[in-house]
Amino acid sequence: MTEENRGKFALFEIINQTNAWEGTIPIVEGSSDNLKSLSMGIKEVVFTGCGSALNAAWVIAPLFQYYTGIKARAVPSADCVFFPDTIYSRGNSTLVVPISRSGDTTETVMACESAQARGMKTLSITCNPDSQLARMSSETLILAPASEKAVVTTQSVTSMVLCGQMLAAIISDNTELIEQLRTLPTIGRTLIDKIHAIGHRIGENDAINKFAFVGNGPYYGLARECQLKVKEMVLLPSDSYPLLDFRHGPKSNVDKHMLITILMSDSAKEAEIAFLEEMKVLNGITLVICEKADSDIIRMADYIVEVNSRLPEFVRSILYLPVVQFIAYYRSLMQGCDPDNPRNLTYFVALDEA
Ligand code: F1P
Repeated sequence: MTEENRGKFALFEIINQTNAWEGTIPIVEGSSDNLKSLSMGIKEVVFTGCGSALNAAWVIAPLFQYYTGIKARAVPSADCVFFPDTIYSRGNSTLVVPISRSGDTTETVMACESAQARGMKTLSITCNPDSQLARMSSETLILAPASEKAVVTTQSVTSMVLCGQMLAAIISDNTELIEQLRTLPTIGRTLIDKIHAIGHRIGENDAINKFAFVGNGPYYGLARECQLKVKEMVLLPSDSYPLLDFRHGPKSNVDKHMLITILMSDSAKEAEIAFLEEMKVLNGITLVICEKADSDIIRMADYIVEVNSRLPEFVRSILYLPVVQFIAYYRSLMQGCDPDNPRNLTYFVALDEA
């Protein structure tokens, strides 16, 4: 890889991810009838995956339950394989949703196989039509427009979350939610143009040498994805926590070199602003990603990204990710890494059959 080509796929995929979102919506809508019949009589949904796909599951499960009223949880694929009785309720009213960009990650393929062997229905979400998952599931949503060349996931993960949101909307017959989701590509385009520069600036702030990402409720899944992007691309310490849990121990690590990114919700906003204040007292560098900043946020945060979506907290979530993808990308370049091919990583993980 020549110097000037480092990270060229990742950058393209971050900047253009709204095209992948635009392509995702009709793919899910086109399967509406199948999705409705697949979900008939379902009492529980298990979203499963590895890496970023598991983080997508963490974002989707709470909002799926919120909109459909059907019990939903996110579980690592390996747990579905090795500890199934700790995951599934008795009786076959569980729908298992394996999520995998490649569709070939061993644990996720095994999770799908083992769910089917237990008589459960499966609905796979993948970007690869030629994958094992695409061939084996009861139903598959193939998000080809979201496939990627870079090893690190950016547009695929936001598109897979959007796919999960669409699934929730279709199963709950929520046309208002579908209309809201349809606005995301346009809002996202304006936002990505606007935040590219601030993501670049934060990424190149060499006072920062460790990262923490915090969010409540469905934003905890986003926090996990943010920390993974930094860990993969930047190779510096990076952690994620449920927001208020950060005060129960992890705050011992805060100092003037830690960037603490607060993914701000609506439901817990007051508690989150109090948290921001505490991080300032501890001398942390703070980035707040929010719908709209009020005077408290403007007074206390070092960096602010407003998404200005006018969308509810469960709908706007993917808009929070691109700025962190930019931060990780530019810091990665600054550290001399290649964001397209991070150290020790492969496009997907295939376990040895043995
Ligand atoms: C993709 C994944 C990535 C991660 C790493 C290994 O798996 O887990 O999330 O960044 O490069 O592969 P999948 O989504 O294809 O199952």
